[in-house]
This record gives sequence, C-alpha cells and structure tokens, in this order.
Amino acid sequence: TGTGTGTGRLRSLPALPLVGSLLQLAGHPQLHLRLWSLQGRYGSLYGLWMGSHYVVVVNSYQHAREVLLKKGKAFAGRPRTVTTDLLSRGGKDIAFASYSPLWKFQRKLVHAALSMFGEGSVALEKIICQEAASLCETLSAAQDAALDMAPELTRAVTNVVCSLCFNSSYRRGDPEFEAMLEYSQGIVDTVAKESLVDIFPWLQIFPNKDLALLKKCLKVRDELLQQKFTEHKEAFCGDTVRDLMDALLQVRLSAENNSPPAPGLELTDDHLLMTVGDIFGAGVETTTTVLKWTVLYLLHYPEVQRKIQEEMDQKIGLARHPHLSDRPLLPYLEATISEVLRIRPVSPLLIPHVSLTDTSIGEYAIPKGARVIINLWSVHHDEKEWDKPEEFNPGRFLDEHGQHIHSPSPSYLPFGAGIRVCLGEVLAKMELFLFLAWVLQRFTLECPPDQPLPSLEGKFGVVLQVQKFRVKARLREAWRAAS
Ligand code: HEM
Ligand code: PLO
Repeated sequence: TGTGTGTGRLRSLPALPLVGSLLQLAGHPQLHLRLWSLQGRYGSLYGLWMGSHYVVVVNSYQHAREVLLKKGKAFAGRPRTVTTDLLSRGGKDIAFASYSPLWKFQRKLVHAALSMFGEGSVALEKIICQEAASLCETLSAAQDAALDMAPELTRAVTNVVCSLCFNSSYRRGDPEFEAMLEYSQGIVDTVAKESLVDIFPWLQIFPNKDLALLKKCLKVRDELLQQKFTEHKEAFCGDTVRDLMDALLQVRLSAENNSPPAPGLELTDDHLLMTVGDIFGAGVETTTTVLKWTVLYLLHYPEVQRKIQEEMDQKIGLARHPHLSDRPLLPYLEATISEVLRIRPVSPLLIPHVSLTDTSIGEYAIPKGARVIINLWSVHHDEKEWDKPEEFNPGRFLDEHGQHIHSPSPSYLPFGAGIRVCLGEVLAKMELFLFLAWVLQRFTLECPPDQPLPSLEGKFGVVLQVQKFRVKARLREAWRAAS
C-alpha cells in the first residue's frame, strides 16, 4: 500500500521447520554478499528464518535510515547470542547489550569520557603523532623489504587506545602485546559468526571447535583486563583522572555520591570491565582494518597515492609533520578515507538490531523481537545511488572544485546512525588521517616486484577482514632530499 501503516506482508525465503532458511545461506561464508544477491529474487527488504529466529534483511538506504534514525528507539535492541554473551558476560558491555535504562546511562558515561580524553584533545593528538613517528621509523628500518605491515599498524593503533584506556603502551616484541594480537584474532574469527552455535543455542552442549577457541581467547583477554582494572582501582584516588578507566571509576563514584543508584541501575565492576573491553576491542580492530584496506587500495591505485602526495607536498610540504588542523587542507586524503569506508565497510552487516515493539519498515509490519540486519554492503554498492560502485574513486566524495568533501548520495552510513551510532567515529577519523598523512608524506607504498597484486576480496566476520599481504615502503626521493 505504501502508506507506512505496516500492513503489508513481507516476502520471505522459503523455510523448513527448525533449520529455517539455512539451506539458502549454507556454503556461503561471505554472508553480506549472499544477502546482497538474494535481493534479485526477493526484493531489497525480505525476511528469513535462522533456526527459530525471524530475521529481516534491509538492503536499501531508505529502509536503513528508517530503522536507524526515524524508528531508532523501536529498533534499538540487540539479540542475545551464545558467543556475544560470552564476550560481554551476558550483555554488560555497550555494543552487544540490548536497550535498557542502564545501557543508556552506560553509553552516556562512555561518550562523556571519550569526549573528555579523546576528541579534539591535544594530548591525544600528541599520542597519535608519537605512534605515527614510531611506525615511520619501523618502516624506514625495513626499507625495501617485503613487509607485512599488519602487526606494525596494529601496534600503532593499539598503543593509542591503550594510552586512552589504560595510560600505558607496548613496545615492539612485548609478550603481552603478542598475546593480545593472538587472542583478539581468535575472538574476531569466532565471535558473532552465525555459526551453528548461534543459530541453535542448544548445540553448545556439544563440543565445538570455535566455541572452545573463543573461550580460550576470552580467558586471556579477561586476565589482561582484570589486571589493568585492579591496578587502576588501587591507584585511583578520585582527584586525578589519567585515562578512560579512571574516568569510568570516577563517574561511578560521583553518581553514587549524589544519589544511590536505583535498583537495577548500578554499574557493577563487570559493566566497567566489559565497557573498556568494547572500547579496546573496537578501538583496535576497526581502525587497523581500515588502515590495511587503505594500504591495499593504494597498491592497486598508485595514481590515488600520487595525488595524495602531491596535495600534501603543496599544502604542507616536507619541512614539518602533518597536524590534525591540516585536515581541511587535505580534502583528497579525506576523500580517499571516505571511499575506503564505502567500498569496504568495516562492519558490513552492522551489529544486528532487534525490534522492541511491534512496528513497521516501509509498508511492512515487523513483529516485536524480529532481528534486523542492515546490509551496509548493499547500501554502499547500490547501483541506483553510486556510479560504478565497485570502482575505487575518491573523487566521487569531492565537489567540482576538488576542495570540499561531501557524500554524493545519502546511501552512505559507514558508522551507522541514530541511538546505536558508533561511539568511536571521531577517534577513528583522527587516527586514520594522522597515520596515513605521516606515512604518505615519507613513503611510497608499493607491491613487492616479484609478487602479484593482493586480492581485494574481504573475509566476512564481525569486521570485514583483509587477507595478509606484503608491501614495500620506499622512502620518497623528495623526503630524502629534504632531510
Ligand atoms: C558500533 C563502525 C571505530 C566503538 C559501530 C557500528 C558501526 C561502527 C557500523 C554499529 C552500529 C549499529 O549497530 O547500528 C565503525 C567504523 C570504525 C569504528 C567504520 C572505524 C573506522 C570505532 C572505535 C571505537 C568504536 C575506534 C572505540 C572507541 C564502537 C562501539 C559501538 C560501535 C562501542 C557500539 C555502539 C552501540 O551498540 O550502541 N561502529 N566503528 N568504533 N562502535 Fe564503531
Ligand atoms: C574485536 C575483538 C576484541 O577482542 C573484542 C571486540 C570488542 C568489540 C567489538 C570488536 C571485537 C569488533 C568490532 C565491533 C566491536 C564493537 C563495535 C564494533 C563489533 C569483537 C563494530 C564495527 O561494530
């Protein structure tokens, strides 16, 4: 009917009892691509059954905006799954916790703490630049070798969130850092994977390889988090707030002093721990992933890299380091980052949302408790909205003078939107800009001569991962001459 009354009946994939529509999805590890291609048969909005769960898949920006913004509160729930319950101790974090008054309070605290420490803070810029300098040194030392940049990029990004969360950092080869790399990879490989455990919760009584790996990795993560937390609680005196952990301890303290929390509204140690775990985990995995994708695209599109460097040479030169305040001077670099976030969205299906009431999307009725998957891949590759969507073209984000950055289509939501919008957008953008500006001012990144260009295909998971590849970081002639 198109009237928005929610009376229409949504087309659904054929479903069998118990397994639901699993047969249509089985054997397709790239779930975002599978859900994207099913549009051909079922339209851009369709339903399916995952075991006993009714799932609605949204592939257009109009419906995505309706879910996230217009009806954000009605769709602010999160599903409980076996793996995310383990990760977040039954939803005591922010990302995987469903909507509740406590969650709202918790999110507000983190937001305030992040703005205090992060966004626009001179201290944070200094930390990022320090890590960028250290990254450049490592690249210099590895000159002309075929280098896997992933561990170095991860260490740089980890140290930024580590300073932010715990006021600490890691040196190269630090065993604690190596342990962190390993457990985090294990978590990324297993968590929220719509593996059989999440579809059939009762299967957890059977031994399952993924579940065992997740539990092992969480044990290592929990020990590490607990140790930082204990140190902070012991050192915390309420006056000096050194980092996010202190900030959370302090707001909890002052909230309790003002008025004792209503029952059900108290933030336990577990809540603080899981919250920091989220910020730490999201802080590392997302930004690192985008940096890897950017490097990979620069190998494939050397002319884009050249244009970024030309813009930098003109606007900043080689006599000083890039600053955050240079962002308006470097629109082409900004546009490149925007284009990477479009073509390879970090979180291709966001985190599933859940309807908290009976509601509707477009003309279709959506029952309470439905899981809603926003397919950001479809939104970012919609041919009606994007000219040649598979083409990497930063220029599409620039105005006709090439000076200002804007999105040519509303079909662009790399950080989500609304009540559940990403909490780290500002931090992530600061890091992406500074790390890339520092590296590209000095180095030209190339594919090692004897190797084929690495694949641009991502690996679906809780983040869209990049396959391992090697890079030759060549010191630029201009930089060599200038220094
Ligand atoms: C959630 C994207 C970096 C913290 C999300 C969501 C997306 C996203 C798409 C899901 C929104 C939804 O479910 O509707 C990104 C991208 C990043 C990035 C593209 C990097 C370029 C970060 C960083 C942090 C962070 C650096 C930490 C400081 C979070 C948290 C949530 C979230 C805590 C959960 C919010 C909630 O459920 O209420 N992010 N993110 N993100 N992000 Fe990010
Ligand atoms: C990454 C691995 C860490 O060990 C734990 C962790 C915590 C928060 C998660 C993050 C992982 C992956 C990316 C997520 C983030 C919360 C928001 C973010 C899902 C699993 C995105 C992109 O939505």
